Amino acid sequence: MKISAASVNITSPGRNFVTLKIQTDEGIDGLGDATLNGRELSVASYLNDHVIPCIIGRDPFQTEDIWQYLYRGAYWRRGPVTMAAVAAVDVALWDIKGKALNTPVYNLLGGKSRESVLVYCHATGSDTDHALEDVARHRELGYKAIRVQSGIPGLSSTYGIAKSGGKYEPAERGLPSEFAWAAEPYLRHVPGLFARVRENFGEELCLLHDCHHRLTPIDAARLGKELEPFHLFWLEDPTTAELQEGFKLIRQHTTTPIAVGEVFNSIWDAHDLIRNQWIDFIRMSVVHAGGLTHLKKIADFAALYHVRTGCHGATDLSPVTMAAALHFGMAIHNFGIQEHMPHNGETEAVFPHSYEFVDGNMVPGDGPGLGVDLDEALAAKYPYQRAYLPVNRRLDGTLTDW
Ligand code: CS2
Ligand code: MG
Repeated sequence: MKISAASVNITSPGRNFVTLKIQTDEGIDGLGDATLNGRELSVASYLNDHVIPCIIGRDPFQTEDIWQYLYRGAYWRRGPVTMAAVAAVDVALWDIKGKALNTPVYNLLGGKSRESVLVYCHATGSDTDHALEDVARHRELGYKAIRVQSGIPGLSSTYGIAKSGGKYEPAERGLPSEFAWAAEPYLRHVPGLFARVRENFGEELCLLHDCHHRLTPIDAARLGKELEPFHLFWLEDPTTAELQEGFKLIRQHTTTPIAVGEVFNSIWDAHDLIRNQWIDFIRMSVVHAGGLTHLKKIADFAALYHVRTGCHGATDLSPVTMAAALHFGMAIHNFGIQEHMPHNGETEAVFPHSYEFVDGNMVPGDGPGLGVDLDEALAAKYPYQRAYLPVNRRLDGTLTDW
């Protein structure tokens, strides 16, 4: 079997998605997600202008050699654009391999280690009361694990809160909007939020929270310590992770489990975090961390250090990534949890898929390959619209981490 053609599809059913389709001379094709929120066209060009010419004629079963060719052969390696492009090729090849062998991709990753995978959803609210209402709504839907974010008294905006009760979507069409941030009001507010959640919903519910890279290590240590009575499943992105050693300081002060990695794109971004056990969950995703070939190696390395997976799964990762993440989650031993932000109806129609939500868990489906498709005719109805993630400034105007 040989790769005969490849094409990049860009569609925007409510938000932008970039999808690579690889075709073979035996009529089997595969899909890979190449979406990088706010920088979509960079990955599309990396694929069209630099990668696709090099993969035509290759054997699609050679996932390892093609991964190494695209990683080492580029000379300039790592980084979100490069690794999203490598991921798109890699996932499309695993899709082809599963279809050619008439088996679901999880069987190529070790087979079922579980019957379904635990997922978590997002509950948000402009204030604590609204956030509690949203927790109740999601618990009614059957979720066993819920991330809780709320507006912060004294701040006009903050991360993770849907505008006027709509669906939360991180990217915004047009130029980046500017958010205002101050750590102290946030640090004063969050422990009370989780006290109220535990008071209302008891101890059973798995609770998660995302700091979204905004705290210093010592502030993150303070928050982790003050959240200990509420036994979070994890505290996510407590501080920026370029300085991996910053997490050592957090670890010295709190037993609240730590999750990090959605902005990482290779094992080298997390090597020290994992081998020093400074974290408990690694959040790297199939689309941003070089695909299933690389993510499986990361999970296996993490398993040596009691670190579990908690892959990113926001709406800016397409249903192709969701499908691949679920196959991955079914097979790997040190699976922790999978993020599940349901896509909107238009996206679901553009990407028909076999995965489904069942009583707080998800299953990928047992058909060959990934079990997801791309309706190119429908996709064409949603032309690309440039969009950006917001930027964030402290109250004195200093630009900080969104
Ligand atoms: C968030 C994301 O899902 C998460 O944990 O951090 O919403 C993130 O902000 C977006 O995926 C960025 O595109
Ligand atoms: Mg996050």
